[in-house]
Amino acid sequence: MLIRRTPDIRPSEITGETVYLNRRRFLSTAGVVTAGLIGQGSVMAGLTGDAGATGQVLEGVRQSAFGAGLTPNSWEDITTYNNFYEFGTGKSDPVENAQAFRTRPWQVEVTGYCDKPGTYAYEDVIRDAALEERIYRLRCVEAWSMVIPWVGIPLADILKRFEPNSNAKYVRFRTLFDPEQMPGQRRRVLDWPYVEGLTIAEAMHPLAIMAVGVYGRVLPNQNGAPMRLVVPWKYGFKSIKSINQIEFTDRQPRTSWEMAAPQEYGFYANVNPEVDHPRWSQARERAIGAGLFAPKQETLMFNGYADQVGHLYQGLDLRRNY
Ligand SMILES: Nc1nc2c(c(=O)[nH]1)N[C@H]1C(S)=C(S)[C@@H](COP(=O)(O)O)O[C@H]1N2
Ligand SMILES: [Mo]
Repeated sequence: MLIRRTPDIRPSEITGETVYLNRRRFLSTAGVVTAGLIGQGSVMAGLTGDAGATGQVLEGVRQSAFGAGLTPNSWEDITTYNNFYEFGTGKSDPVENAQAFRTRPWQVEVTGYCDKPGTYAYEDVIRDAALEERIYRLRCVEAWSMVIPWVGIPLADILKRFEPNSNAKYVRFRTLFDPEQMPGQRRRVLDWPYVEGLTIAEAMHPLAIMAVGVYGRVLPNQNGAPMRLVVPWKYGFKSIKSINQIEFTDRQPRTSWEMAAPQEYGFYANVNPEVDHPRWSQARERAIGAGLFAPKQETLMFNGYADQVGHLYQGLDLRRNY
């Protein structure tokens, strides 16, 4: 696999994962993993300087209890093995083709059933939000997985700023459409722009975040800069990248993958080892970074987050609502 660093950081600047993990371990053994001592981070505090160049260290990121016991994949795995079809369908296409992608200035259009619609600058969407590290499993529908130390903001905190009203039953998210910058959009692999959606209850769930960083640094373009959803109990394709529109709606949005292959990719897309994809089993997954000969690992119901999210789907037939 291609090994490459983002061009605007010198290798000497990169905190190796080992150093990073040791720091985390030190912080937890020292018992200082609390918001107060480490500092209440905010994106604006974190992004002073040149407004968030890829790879820049985010200041004041609060550690969280999420992910205790999980060992993150390497920076290399997370930033060179990607799905981002706007930049090509190969796993190393995004890192190769997204480096010149402009993520500043960035605007987000907020529409639909809310009291504060409008076009917001990225900086205003995330202003004063507390940055948290969340180490989550990512399970792709293609049956591979990683563990990723995201830096993000609870999605609920962002959405509440727009004051959704009682007609808002779903939230629809859209990725930028710009074929000049996104070569993959010049081919009709999907019906561009990429669209995803959640029920309002899913979107407001504390596990759902808007990620703006990874490994304590500004999110690399190939991972969905400047901001992308992370919904860890669902297949990876729900975690839409480079979002420039948020719509509050009363109808279940038709998502890109659902439109492309409705019998294969449903709206819910909850990770479920008991419901196979029509063309392959979902019972196991290949852990990226575990080595070529490592046995596959068992896929967990709701990707291991059943205790937290199971109640959202009580009474729902998970086989029909795949
Ligand atoms: N806009 C957009 N978002 C996207 C995708 C995509 O092709 N386009 N791929 C999805 C898929 S299939 C996965 S598995 C994750 C991968 O995220 P990562 O590359 O940061 O690991 O992004 C998701 N978000
Ligand atoms: Mo995926």
